[in-house]
Amino acid sequence: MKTIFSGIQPTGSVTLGNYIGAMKQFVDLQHDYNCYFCIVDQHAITVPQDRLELRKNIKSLAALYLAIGIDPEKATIFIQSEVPAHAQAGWMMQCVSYIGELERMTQFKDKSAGREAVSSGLLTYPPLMAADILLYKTDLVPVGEDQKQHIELTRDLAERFNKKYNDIFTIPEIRTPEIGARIMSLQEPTKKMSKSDSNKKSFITLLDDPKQIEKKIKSAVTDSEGIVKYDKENKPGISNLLSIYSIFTGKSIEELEKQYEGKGYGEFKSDLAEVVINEIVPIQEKYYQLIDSPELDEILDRGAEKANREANKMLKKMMNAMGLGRKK
Ligand code: ATP
Ligand code: LTN
Repeated sequence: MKTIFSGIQPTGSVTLGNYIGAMKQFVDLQHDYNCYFCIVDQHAITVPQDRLELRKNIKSLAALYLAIGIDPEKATIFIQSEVPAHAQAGWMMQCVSYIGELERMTQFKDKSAGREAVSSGLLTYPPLMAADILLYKTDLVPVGEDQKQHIELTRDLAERFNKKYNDIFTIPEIRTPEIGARIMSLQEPTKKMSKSDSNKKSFITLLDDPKQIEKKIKSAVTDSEGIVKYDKENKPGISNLLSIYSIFTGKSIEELEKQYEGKGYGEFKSDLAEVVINEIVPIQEKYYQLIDSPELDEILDRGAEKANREANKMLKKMMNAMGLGRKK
């Protein structure tokens, strides 16, 4: 069986962007792959976090992984900081990365722009991500489109390590969904939807209540033409809403364009709100059953145990390849 690894930062409530771009793929893939789904809390602290919020977000993300349908009997769910091999391997991967290539990462440029103090962790975020992936001999990494550059760098670093030290790493491939690899902000549809956006109206989270969802969809920015048609260049707002509609109903964009021919945005938006609410409410019901259950901790304990076992094997190989320590 081939292996999948992916991670999500516990930096706030999971958005429709995270769900469609990444998490929905996880649910489909778990049946055919050996899967590791990680809560990357060490990546979260590359920008300032409130400690209580972070702790809350970690548990919340774990419960959401399960609530969307990830089966802990099939996939390993764990917290990055509970598997020390990630930080250890992350350091080794930093030592094979060049400052110049890290400075060229668009996520680094975006996240450091306008900040007074930029942590060095924000710059060295990609080698830690490479370590996450490479420790498990990962074949496939399901992510949204914004992570493409980081996966390409991971491949470069793995090849560099293999050549320079020893041929131990599998070179991973990226997997992005056909539709929805980049869900856009509801307020500025030329920008990606992001859970750390200061404008809360720009994103819908999996934990928003139905009233909030309806309000956010109704106030989503569109255009003045009033024609429900997919045209990413000229009609980014309505195109984004069409993508979301299509993903949740399985109807093609053309079918939806036909269905709403001659109808205005008002009707389209009300129907879309209903579609999104119908997808999300069952997830929320499961989430609230799980969030304070002892089962959640047991699953995370088991996940950490399995991940530690697997990661330590590769860590040993890396240490041997680089000549660290004494043991073979
Ligand atoms: P932050 O705003 O804190 O950077 P984020 O919303 O970008 O967070 P991440 O935790 O960085 O979320 O990403 C988790 C996963 O969701 C990644 O695979 C990422 O590619 C995907 N993702 C994030 N935003 C979107 C989006 N707007 N559309 C599709 N996929 C997305
Ligand atoms: N950088 C990713 C989160 C992440 C990740 C990973 C994704 C950290 N480590 C390993 C896939 C594989 C992001 O979503 N911003």
